[in-house]
Amino acid sequence: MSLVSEDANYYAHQYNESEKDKKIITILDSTLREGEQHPGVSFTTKQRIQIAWMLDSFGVDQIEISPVISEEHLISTKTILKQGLRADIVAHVRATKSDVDIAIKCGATWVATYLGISDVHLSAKLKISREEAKMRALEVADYIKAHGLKARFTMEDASRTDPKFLVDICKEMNKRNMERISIPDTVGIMRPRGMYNLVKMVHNNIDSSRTLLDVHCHNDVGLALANGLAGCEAGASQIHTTIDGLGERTGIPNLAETAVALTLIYKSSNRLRLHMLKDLSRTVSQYTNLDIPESKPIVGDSAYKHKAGTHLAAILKNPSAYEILEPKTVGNRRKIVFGELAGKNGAAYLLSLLGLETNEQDAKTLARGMKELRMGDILELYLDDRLERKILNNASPDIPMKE
Ligand code: HCA
Ligand code: CU
Repeated sequence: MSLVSEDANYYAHQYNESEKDKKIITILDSTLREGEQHPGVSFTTKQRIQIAWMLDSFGVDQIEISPVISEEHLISTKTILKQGLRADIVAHVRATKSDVDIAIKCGATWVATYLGISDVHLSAKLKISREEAKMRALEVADYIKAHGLKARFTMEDASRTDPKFLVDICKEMNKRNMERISIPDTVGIMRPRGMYNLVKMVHNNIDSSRTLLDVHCHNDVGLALANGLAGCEAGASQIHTTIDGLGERTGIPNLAETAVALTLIYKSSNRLRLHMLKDLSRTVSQYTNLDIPESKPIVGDSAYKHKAGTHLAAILKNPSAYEILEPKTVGNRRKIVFGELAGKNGAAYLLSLLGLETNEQDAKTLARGMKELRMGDILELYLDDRLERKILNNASPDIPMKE
């Protein structure tokens, strides 16, 4: 048998050009702002504070919260700001002086203001002209800077905005030394290449030593994360996420998938404590009463379950055969499923776990039995440290069976 490469993912990383194209991409988590816009979701102040602590210890760079939604949100924002967290706490408000005042009153040092600048937002929502929108945006930016705040300006509905108008306002924000500009795909209409082109255009028109770009992509067609990452490839330095991908309608990129994509696939250097991901997801799902689909990548219960006989046989020898990472690095666990698909190898392993001496015939009989039962999955077992040790101690079915 030929020796396989020590790193099973090696060639994939070569195609991905992960090493060649490495850059640092940070995460702004908006579970407390965008996440609360998900139907049915509303956290208590205590829950907001706990989520902020967890996100901070997980290692996101910025945490976004809106103080203007209600009195309770104001108190939550103030309290979170006082916790002395390492992450920036970004107060997200409308682009009006009175909203900025509320952020200031909370003690915010970072403020994000947003204004819908596409024609449909100007006419249907704000009922103002482009000129009036530009004036409003610049007045607010000047006001924020006059108060010495660090700031982001969000070009809401950027993907459906006249590019000339978009670039014009971005340049003005850049002149005003706004620390960040957010380029959202508010309605989730972009494809990755489109998001790349959009962000590249803005990036080419601003001085990035003064202003960095954020990408905020909605998941209406399931492309949010792919679009966000394409935006990062085009020059954005920060991507917006929420735990479990919560948000308006179908939400935005999921923190777990984004964090793993950045770390493992993009090789972006960071201090993220990936092992907290499952816990973050579990905590938020308890607070929202929204179940985590078991097929959800990274944090779902089936994310590291193996079922087909051929898969079981390989996994029992080397989990890298069907896994790109060790499940415990993201706080999840590997499971093996025994049932009608388990085959001879799965059956032999099951017998060996029961301490029965395994021979080829018994394994085949059990495999046939499980198939004929037609009961689907009969048994699931964790295949973690203890069982892994057992495999090393030669309990694996691949270990010669007596004929
Ligand atoms: C919103 C709009 C927003 C803002 C994004 C951002 C969007 O729901 O208020 O501030 O970066 O999707 O455009 O979430
Ligand atoms: Cu949004």
